[in-house]
Amino acid sequence: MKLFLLVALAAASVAHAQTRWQLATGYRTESFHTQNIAQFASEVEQATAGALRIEVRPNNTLFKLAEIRQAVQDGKAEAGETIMTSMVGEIPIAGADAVPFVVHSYRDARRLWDLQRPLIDKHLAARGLQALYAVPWPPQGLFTSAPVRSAADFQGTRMRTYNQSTQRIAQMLGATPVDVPMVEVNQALASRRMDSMITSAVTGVENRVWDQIGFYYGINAWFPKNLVFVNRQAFEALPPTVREAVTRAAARAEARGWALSEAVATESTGELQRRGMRVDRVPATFEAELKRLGEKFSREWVQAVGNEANVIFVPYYFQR
Ligand code: PCA
Repeated sequence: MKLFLLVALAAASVAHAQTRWQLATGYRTESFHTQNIAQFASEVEQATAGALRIEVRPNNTLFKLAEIRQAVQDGKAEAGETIMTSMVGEIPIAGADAVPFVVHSYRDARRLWDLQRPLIDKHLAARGLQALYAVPWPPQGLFTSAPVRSAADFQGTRMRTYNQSTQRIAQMLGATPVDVPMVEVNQALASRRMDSMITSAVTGVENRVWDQIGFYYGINAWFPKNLVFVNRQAFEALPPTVREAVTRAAARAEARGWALSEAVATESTGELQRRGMRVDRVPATFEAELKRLGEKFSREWVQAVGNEANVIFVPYYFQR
């Protein structure tokens, strides 16, 4: 009788063993990336009958966007999401998706990610991290407060930046780079801290930029990705069936996220227009200037990153 009771108690405690993870992100709850993460978390909880519960901590509340990789590496949060380019200080190849005018479509972005992922996996593994999935932002366009005719229009203006690529581009245009987190763009515009920015249409919509900024040019500059990743020790501490459930839900989240990004790209550009912004192409002369700027950027980048840049871009250009 006693033995029976003990066995029953043990079974009950196994059934109730619950692991909780915190997943930190620097983006808002209503961002399509965060919505996708929320669904990922709920699928994991369902598939594991509650054995793993992932609590999403959005909006830089747990850690700031740029600190999230380190925090997860140090085990201060089990999981996180950040924009991959925020890792370039330690992992230069993470910047491959912010080299301007290389990726022209979601299909290109997919090819680039397939080539980039093995290197990202390797660098994350060396830091005790593991990538779960990546989802691109919609293509990066140019927001300006006045119509643009040429690169000279940016001289002496303030351009908002969110990573090293945007900082370098601002410099190349003769603008002063102003670092503004995505969730503070609206405020920075209202207080006149910035005149222009390169980002996605959806970021413009989320920050309701139409009150301050009138022009959006779809220059399709690059498709930066957000990466969702975990602390490897935390992952390996999970029972194999739970690990499998996480991996399967991550694959679904990646597929869903890419489709969502593409849908959001079209919707948001329409929304900017409905809100009275002028959505246009840049004039041909400026387009040519941008192209030259992109080439200069690429040369500098390949030189700085070295061999791993070739590992990605040689097949990228030759296996079309
Ligand atoms: N939005 C984020 C990153 C790229 C994007 O489209 C931002 O502007 O910070």
